[in-house]
Amino acid sequence: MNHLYMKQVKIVHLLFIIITFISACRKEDLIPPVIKLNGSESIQLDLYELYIEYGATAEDNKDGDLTDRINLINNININRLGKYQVIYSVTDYSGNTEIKSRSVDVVFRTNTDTISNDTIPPVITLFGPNPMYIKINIEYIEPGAKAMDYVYGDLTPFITIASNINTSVAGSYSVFYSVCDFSENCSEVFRTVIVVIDDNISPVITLIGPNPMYIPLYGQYYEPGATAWDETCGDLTPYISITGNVNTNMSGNYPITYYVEDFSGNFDTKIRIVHVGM
Ligand SMILES: [Ca+2]
Ligand SMILES: [Ca+2]
Ligand SMILES: [Ca+2]
Repeated sequence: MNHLYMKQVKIVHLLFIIITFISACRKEDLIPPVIKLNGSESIQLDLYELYIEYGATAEDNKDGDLTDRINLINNININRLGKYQVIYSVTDYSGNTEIKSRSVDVVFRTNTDTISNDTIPPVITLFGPNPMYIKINIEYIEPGAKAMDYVYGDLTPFITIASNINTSVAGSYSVFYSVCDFSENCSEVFRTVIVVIDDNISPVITLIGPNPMYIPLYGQYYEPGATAWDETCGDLTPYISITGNVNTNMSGNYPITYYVEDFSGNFDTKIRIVHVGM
């Protein structure tokens, strides 16, 4: 008993010495590593210009080269003007941390040389559907658009919108969006707006592919799709919703439902049976 007790005391003593030794080692180094950035500490990027990471190196008084342990955080958005930072941090094996940053300025290219050389028109992107359907006598609400230019950035406030819509007469109309950059490169796009009358005739869904559809067990199911046509609204294919799941790992009959509604609330629905099995 006494012998065992002495042995335990010895072990505890030994552990104490080891722990003291380790913590002494730790305390020895209080100096953080030194980070050196490759390339400039502050750089300017043109809007949309790709940021190239040149990296950094880290050297520690005790642990030597710690470049591999550098942690990098970068929040640069080259599509948006602004001041950004790339943060480099590294911690040596004794827990001393060093942080360094590179500032990245995303700016317009405004030098006259670039402006006189700019031949690229802005790009207009429409929000909302195109073509867009609205019911007769219902106000057209402009979903808007945005314009981005390689040299001048966001030109959205300079878009002019013109249209010939008459919501009290059914028919097809156009909304024109145009914008020019400051080097006189211009773009124009248009949206088709279709004003439809109220009707009580349902659209018709036509399934593409077989119905029922046979798939071998463990085979591959693909959705063949469907089309939808309405007497008043025309092609409603993009408005079809498809629901249902097929488990090709289990024999059975799986219904797939296709649903579409016209702009007067008339609808059609079709079901395809997908048969999985031998
Ligand atoms: Ca150190
Ligand atoms: Ca331009
Ligand atoms: Ca209809």
